[in-house]
Amino acid sequence: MGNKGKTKKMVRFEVLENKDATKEKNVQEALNSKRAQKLKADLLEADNILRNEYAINLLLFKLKMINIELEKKYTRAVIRNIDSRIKSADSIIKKLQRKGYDISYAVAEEKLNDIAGIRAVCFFVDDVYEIAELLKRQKDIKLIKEKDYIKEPKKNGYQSLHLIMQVPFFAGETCIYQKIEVQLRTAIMDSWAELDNQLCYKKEFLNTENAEEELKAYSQLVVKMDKQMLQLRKQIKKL
Ligand code: 0O2
Repeated sequence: MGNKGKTKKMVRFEVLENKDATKEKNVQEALNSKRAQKLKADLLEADNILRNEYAINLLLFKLKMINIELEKKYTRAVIRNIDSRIKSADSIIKKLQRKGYDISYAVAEEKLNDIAGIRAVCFFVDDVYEIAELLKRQKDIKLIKEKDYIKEPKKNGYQSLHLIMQVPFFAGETCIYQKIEVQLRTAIMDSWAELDNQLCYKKEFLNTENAEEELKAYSQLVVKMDKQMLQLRKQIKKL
């Protein structure tokens, strides 16, 4: 069927739908490819799992220690919760494809920063920065990249402080540096991000334009509420 009788808007919508269908087909092909099967097997190799788990556990330990120190210092709760994960093979494959890289575990290790990831959710914004500083001062791990999406939120309103750290993993004579992404944010930022995950983030095959606009507007409320909560805390007590 030609475009006769269709409005410009209808034609544009069909073009976009066709583009999305092609993208989705490419994603499915990538996920089912032989290279993807190899990547899945490599991710499950005992030494790869061990190195990712080592980096996660080391950071988990450090964050818990920092939490204990800060709770003593301020006599209040500082970190609300800590979550960690090793990225799933499908998510690694999709990310490699999105970024235009070859699908292989070696490429993923080199190019992606978040195969191992840990997230600490704090009550207040100033805690986020204090924890980040304390982590950066640790001599056995190294900061290789910092992304401050709190000072400069992403276009869609996402806020979080990301530290990409390098953890040395000694095995015999060799030392391998394992990357891990540490996400630090407030509980209010976290709620927004979780809702974004449910509704819009990486939902490129759904029509989420209006929801994205609304979520972006709500992210302003997140900024406001975090500021007010901090002021309130300071009013109540010198914490
Ligand atoms: P998942 O499924 O959560 O793991 P790089 O330039 O390579 O350092 P990268 O990883 O391409 O950076 O991008 P970025 O922006 O630093 O994002 C890293 C992670 O932050 C994402 O991982 C998400 O977990 C989270 N994130 C980033 N942007 C958003 C957003 O807009 N909304 C939400 N809810 N989370 C976000 P993945 O692999 O994309 O996703």
